[in-house]
Amino acid sequence: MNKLFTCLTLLALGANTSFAQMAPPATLPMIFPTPVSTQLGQGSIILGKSVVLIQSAGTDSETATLIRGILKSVGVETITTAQRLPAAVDRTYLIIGTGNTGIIRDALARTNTELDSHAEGYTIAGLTTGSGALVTIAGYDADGLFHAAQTFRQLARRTSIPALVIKDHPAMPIRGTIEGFYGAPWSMENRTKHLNFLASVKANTYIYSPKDDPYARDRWREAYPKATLAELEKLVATARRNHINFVYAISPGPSICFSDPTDLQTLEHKFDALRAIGVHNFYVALDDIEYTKWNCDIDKQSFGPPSAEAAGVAQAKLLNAVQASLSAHDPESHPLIMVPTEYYDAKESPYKAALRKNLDPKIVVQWTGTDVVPPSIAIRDAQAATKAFGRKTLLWDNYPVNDYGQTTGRLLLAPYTRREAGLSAELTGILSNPMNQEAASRPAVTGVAAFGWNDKDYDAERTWHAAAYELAGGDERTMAALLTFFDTQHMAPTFGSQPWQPQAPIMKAKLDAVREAIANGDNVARHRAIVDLTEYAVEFTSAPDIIRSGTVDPAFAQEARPWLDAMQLWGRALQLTAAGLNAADQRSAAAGRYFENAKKIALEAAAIQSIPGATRFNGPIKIADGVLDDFISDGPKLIAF
Ligand code: 14T
Repeated sequence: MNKLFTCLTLLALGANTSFAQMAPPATLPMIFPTPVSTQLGQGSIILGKSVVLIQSAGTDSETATLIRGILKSVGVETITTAQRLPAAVDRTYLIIGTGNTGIIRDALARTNTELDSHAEGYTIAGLTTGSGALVTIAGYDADGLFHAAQTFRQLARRTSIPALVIKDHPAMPIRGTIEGFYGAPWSMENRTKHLNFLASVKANTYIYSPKDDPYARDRWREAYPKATLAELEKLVATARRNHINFVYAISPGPSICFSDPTDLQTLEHKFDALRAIGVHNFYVALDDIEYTKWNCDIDKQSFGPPSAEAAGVAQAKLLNAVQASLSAHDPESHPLIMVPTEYYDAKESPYKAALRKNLDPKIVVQWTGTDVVPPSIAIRDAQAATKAFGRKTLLWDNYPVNDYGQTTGRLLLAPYTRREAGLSAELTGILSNPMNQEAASRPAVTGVAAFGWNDKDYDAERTWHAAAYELAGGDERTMAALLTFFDTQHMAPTFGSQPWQPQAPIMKAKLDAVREAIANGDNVARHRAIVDLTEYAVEFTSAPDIIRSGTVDPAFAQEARPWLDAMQLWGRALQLTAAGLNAADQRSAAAGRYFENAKKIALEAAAIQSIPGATRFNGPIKIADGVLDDFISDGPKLIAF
């Protein structure tokens, strides 16, 4: 059928043409985060084996090295350099630079475009000339050029780069993650890899705030051991190379005495030690503390009897002093960021009013939405927060964090969704609170970063696919295996009993179709459905091995080990259920044995436990729960045998 179609098409194209001989058309590339604008031009550029590189004055040398690395990785063997662009471009020229230099202006003018003029913005322009090509990678600033390099990496992966103009800049100024969960903090290796990953999705912020770092919370007054500081120093350097602001957060709330000048000094000393290793941006976290009692008697004299309102006044006083000291030490530093004690809604309250009235307007305030884990976030919610906190807020998005009871036995691998397009007008940014599992957090964080970059053109599903493709190292079969696995971890719980994302929607659609065909279909439809189910079960069972042995970052397979083990067993249980249905369909008495074995293996699968200590709450691993287990237990009831 396919062959016949191809032949007919070829005939229609004329005798001298074949698909193989035709140059492929230039097609619109898919870039993540989605650029603000991409316009195809005429023709396409094959980078080939040699390129002439022109670097305009003031170009960040590390980004230049990065771009050279990208060229080498796609097969460019020789990179020669030049100072100026000749009038006739007869070879492939690559122009890189920052800001409004003559070289950049000229190169962009030849492509009939100009430099994007927003912070972190960039323009990439590709032009084919008669016998050569001109590719300009231009950043509005050093960050913009770095982001342009990330886009170029995605473009250069294709066999040819279409002639095009991409103009791009972020919608939200702050994008990234806050390592803000309870339970096992990330390792330094996790963090290093995470910073490299964040750069690839054009994020710009990482906040260090693991709840279980004793030196950041319970023992915040104590200095870090030298060895830890040395490790953090390396991390800060990795962040800088990746154009990520490394922000250090301290949580003095459980014990601080707001009116004790020594406590303020201790906090400043703590920040000094971090400044000495290259940290320039700071954060004070005041979440999950009791704010209706003082930690010292003098606070009562200074602020009156304990109350939410008095806590707001006391916190503002401390934070304003910290902000003043930061500005004095380091005029370049970004504003202090804080998370208040009432971070989980935007309702007016005495506490919020006290903060709004007393907190330095420069200080950035975080909140988590209409709940600690909200089912959705709308523009009007963010407007309410702006009003309540007296400034545009920075969203702390508690997704995909898995440190609360409802997430026991789960990874949160659904696409990042239900955030309203247009939030960029009302938020200064979004930070995702990820899972204890770093690599497994990347699909969701890719969504958060892409939404923060361009909320209006964000597509949750497409971005999720792109994240799976990246995690799969560009291997299609592995990507499909990952997506099958992600579907089994699609459910996203809230703090209540209603999840905000449903479990296993892809599998549910498949299994529901089988149920329908068995209930309503004729012999052919029923048989067809059972064959399809068998194929699906085989594919499902093989996904874990593909993920473990393929091109996926081994850290992912390690983090997901018990889930992959359980998935394989559940897959076998599903295969046995399919075999049982097939036997029953043929009125074979063997059906019963198949169903019994399916049940046995399902019990074994359901008993697999999460890795002790990996998350705050440990328990049985959940795989497509409420979908797969239901189908396996309903199996024997579907066809009489
Ligand atoms: F500050 C916040 F924005 C925030 O979300 N704080 C914590 C956070 O560290 C944690 O990872 C997250 C998800 O569990 O929720 C907050 O922690 C809570 C909040 C609660 F309401 C822990 C227990 C609670 F009951």
